Amino acid sequence: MGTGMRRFAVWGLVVLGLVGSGTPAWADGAPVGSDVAVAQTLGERELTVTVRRTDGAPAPLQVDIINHAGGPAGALRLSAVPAGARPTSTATVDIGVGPATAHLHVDRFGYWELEIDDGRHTARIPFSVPQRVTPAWERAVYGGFVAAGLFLVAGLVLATRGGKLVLIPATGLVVALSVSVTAALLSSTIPVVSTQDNARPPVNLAVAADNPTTGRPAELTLSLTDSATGRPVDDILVHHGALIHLAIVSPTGGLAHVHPVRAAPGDYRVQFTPTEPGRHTMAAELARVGGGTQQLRAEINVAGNPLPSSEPAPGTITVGPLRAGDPATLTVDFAGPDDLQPWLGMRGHLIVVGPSPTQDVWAHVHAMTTATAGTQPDETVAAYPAEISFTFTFPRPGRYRAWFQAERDYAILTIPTTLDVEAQP
Ligand SMILES: [Cu+2]
Repeated sequence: MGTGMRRFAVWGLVVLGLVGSGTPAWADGAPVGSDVAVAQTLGERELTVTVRRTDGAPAPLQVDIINHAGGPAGALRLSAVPAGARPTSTATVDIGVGPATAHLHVDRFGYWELEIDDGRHTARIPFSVPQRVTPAWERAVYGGFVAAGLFLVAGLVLATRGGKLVLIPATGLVVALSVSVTAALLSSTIPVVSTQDNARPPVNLAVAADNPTTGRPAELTLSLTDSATGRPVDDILVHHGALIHLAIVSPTGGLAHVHPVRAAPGDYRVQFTPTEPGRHTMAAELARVGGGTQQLRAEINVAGNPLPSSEPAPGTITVGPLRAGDPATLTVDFAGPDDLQPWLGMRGHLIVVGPSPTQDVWAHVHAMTTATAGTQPDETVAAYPAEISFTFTFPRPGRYRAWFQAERDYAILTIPTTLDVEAQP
């Protein structure tokens, strides 16, 4: 009897070991949250701000900031601010062109804002310090294994003494193992409760500018309100590496591709320096929680005299015959070595606006990297091919403006072109 039970107990240990080792990462290895990488046009600087994920709280908080060429060197003041409270830590980081790192501290779970101040403008980037919530099935798995372990120990102790009492822990071991194995097997079929709300109404955008004039930095204020309630919209998601992508097009086809900073809920600010007078059209692309991607149009009028604008980047564009309704391949070669960097997580960007003069179509096309889903490739890696292809279907014939963008040496390169799209025969 004693020997048989001992054998049973040893066999139980083996099963426990097999089940335990054959299943990947039961315990605390699961990542909580993720890095948040967000483009912010703060004053004259085009920044990529990456808030690294924290593991619990209190914990150190690392923030990486990349400043792009053209943005001045200087100091930025960073603060970690818990929702509705005073900042818990601040740091000053000196930036040149390229990456810089700041170290802050978070002391609690929940919603936070990262404040970045250049002395004149302030960006408030929302992020969260999530607490790991253990799903019910996981508790059953762990609980089952813990119970099985305890019964196993009890069984081993009783088995060495002999007697029928050993049957009680042996039965307990089997039951506990069944619970945990069943829960583990069922776990893939147990739905994860979504924290996303249902679809939200569209956003209204109002753009105000204080007498924009050529050669002077113009401060744009973007007010985002819920079209149903009129309240400020504060559930904007980071998509394609920014809260808002704003494309501003000048009368002769100059492009400013900027990323307004969040000053307060529903209140976004951005600066750009026009070089042409006249009507500037713009489209803001954003994504709301449960609301999908939305594109909002606006325009402003610029006063003043024309000034020389920035030179296009060197390179060549190759397109075949373009016909409305047919997918077209557009290839750009940013002349030079294969050392492009991923800007906003993408190897290349193509912005298309047209047909003139109505500009019904605004499109932002991307050339993806091969990064794993959910992660943004490291912008400091300068190893992407200089030639980039995009696929786009022009929905209607006419003359379009297009801008190809990529990054090299922390400079945003832009090659503008004009494309004529034929009608279907
Ligand atoms: Cu953008």
